[in-house]
This record gives sequence, structure tokens and C-alpha cells, in this order.
Amino acid sequence: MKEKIISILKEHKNKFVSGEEISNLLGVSRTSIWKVLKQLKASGYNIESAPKKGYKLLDDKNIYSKEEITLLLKSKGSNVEEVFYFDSINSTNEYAKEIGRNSNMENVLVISDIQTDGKGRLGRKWLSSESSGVWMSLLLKPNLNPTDASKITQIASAAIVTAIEEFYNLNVGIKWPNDIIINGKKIAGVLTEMNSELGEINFIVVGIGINVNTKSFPEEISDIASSLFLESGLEIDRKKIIEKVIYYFYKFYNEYIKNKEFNEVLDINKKKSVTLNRDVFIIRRNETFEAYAYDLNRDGELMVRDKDGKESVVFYGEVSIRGVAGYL
Ligand code: BTX
Repeated sequence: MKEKIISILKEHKNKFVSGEEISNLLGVSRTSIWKVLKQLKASGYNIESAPKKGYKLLDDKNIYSKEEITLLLKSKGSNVEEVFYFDSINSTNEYAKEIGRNSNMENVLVISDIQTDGKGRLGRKWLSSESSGVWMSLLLKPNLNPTDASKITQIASAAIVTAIEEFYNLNVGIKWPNDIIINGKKIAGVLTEMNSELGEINFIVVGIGINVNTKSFPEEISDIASSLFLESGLEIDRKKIIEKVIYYFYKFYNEYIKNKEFNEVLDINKKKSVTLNRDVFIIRRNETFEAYAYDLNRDGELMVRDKDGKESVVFYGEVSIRGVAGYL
């Protein structure tokens, strides 16, 4: 009902709509409408109420909620079927995996304003503070071979880069396989997790973290982390970023699932790569070796050449990449 009332108010933005009209449209009592309006005001909607005239929505900017995100995605015809929204949660990936294990739902988007235990790759932490970034996970059930799951990370990276470049005049790079970089610092990351059996994917959760309006970072990561705000000086409503990233994600994802067409994503990952054409350290559990990263193969895996000229392929998984000259 909340979503429907917000919809009606938005349709009549800056005009009064009477309690009676809303009650007729929704078939609910005026008292319950009044209760919802009170909640909406408390959560930041600027709504004027006047006796006999009803309610007038004056401002709904920057409200981050299930209803606002759902309405925005619906209005753009998104493939997302359901949004789960939290003010605070341990990790949106964990919650999406829970849904994946316990239901048949797919194309579900889990979003939280704060993550208390945000996760990076290989057991690392992802700092996810309040009202500053987009912390979201998509639950997917694609009919793919588990060996193709790493392509989902590249699809997400391509979507993030394309979306960011629509809003900001910034040059965005991809550090293979999952980091989004601006001016040498990490502003976003992708964590793809899979639940599968031999030859078959049960579900995939693709977690996306984007530092949108973050003003500062704790000392331990301030050298390597940045935000879209810090790099551009622009503060943007996080919902807009969500909508665009989701739009491009499904554009590329549907192309791949339906037509097995991955070239556009691969092109973006190559063109935007900050890993290619340089010497890197490849860190795999207890071993580290140095090599020259020279290309991505058609599956998006990293192709490297070692000091003796021996070429090999680095798979997404248990590896980290570090530039020989620093973090990149
Ligand atoms: P990663 O393993 O490549 O990066 C993690 C590393 O990045 C950390 O060890 C730290 O050095 C640094 N770091 C931590 N927090 C931040 C931050 N906010 N900005 C920049 N650098 C940071 C990248 O992992 C994948 C991150 C995915 C996060 C999303 S958020 C929604 C979803 N839920 C969840 O728990 N994780 C994903």
C-alpha cells in the first residue's frame, strides 16, 4: 500500500490529492491512509496536508527506500522482480544467498544502506558505511555452466563502468578481475558467488559495492580507496546509479544468456583495463610470480607471459593481482 500511495502522490506532484480520492483508488480506509502518510513524512517525504484539500507531495529527493527503488526500477522496465531493502544488514550477498537457497525466486535485488560485515574477495572486508554508497546484490539463476560464472563479474564491471561514465566526466578503469578504478584508486568492487553442482549452477549472487558519496575513508584504506564524490565533486542520488548499473547489467547479461554474445563486455573490459600491458604480480595462496599481462582471452581470463617467455592463462578465483610498481 505504501508503494501505491507514493505512486499516487508522485502522479499529483505539487498538487493536492484528497484522502477520499486516495481511499477510493486503493479501496482502503482514510485512517489507514493517514497512518501511511505519517510514516512517509517521518521517513523524509515533504508532504503538505491541508484540511479539506488533502495531501500534496513537495519533495521526495534522495529518499533511499524499498518503495523508491522499486518504483524507479519499475518505471524503467527493469528485469528486477523484487527488491529487498534494509537500513542495515551484515552483507547483502549473504542475504541474497539465503534467498537463493530457500526459494525459487530470481532476479531479486538486495540493497542495504549499511553493511556491518560487507565482504570482499578471498575473505577480505568491504567497508560499507551509512548513506554513502551503493551496496547491493543480485540473485540470478542462469542456465550456464559453472565455468562461465566468472563472466558475470565481467558483465557487472562493464555495467558499472558504463553507468558511471554516463553521470560523471571521469575516466574509469577495470583492474582485472573485479575492481573499478579512478585515478589509481578503488571506487567499486564486484564479488560474485556461486552455488553449483557438477555442470549446473543452482544460483549466482553478484554483489556490487560502489563508493558514491563517501566523503572520507579510514586511514588503513585511504591510500587505495576513493569515491565518485571525491573524484568528481558531484553528489548524486544513489538510486540513479543503481538504476543505470542494473540497466546495463541486464542489457549485457541478457545478450550473453540469450545469444551467447559476450564481445561487447569483453571489449569494454579490455579497453578499460588498467591491468593489461604491464608487469604484474600474480598472488595465488602461498606463491607469487611476476609476469607481463598482455591480453584477455575470449572468456575474459587474463593472459600473461613470464620472464622466460612462457605464456599462461590466469583464471578468476583464488588469485590477486598487484602491479609491480604498486597497487594497480
Ligand atoms: P576485494 O577483495 O577486491 O577488495 C577488498 C579490499 O578493498 C579490502 O581488503 C580493502 O583493502 C579495500 N576496501 C575495503 N572496503 C573498501 C571500500 N569501500 N572501497 C574501496 N576499497 C575498499 C571487492 O573485493 C569486492 C567488494 C564487493 C562488495 C559488495 S557490497 C554488496 C555485496 N555484499 C557484500 O558483502 N559484498 C558485496
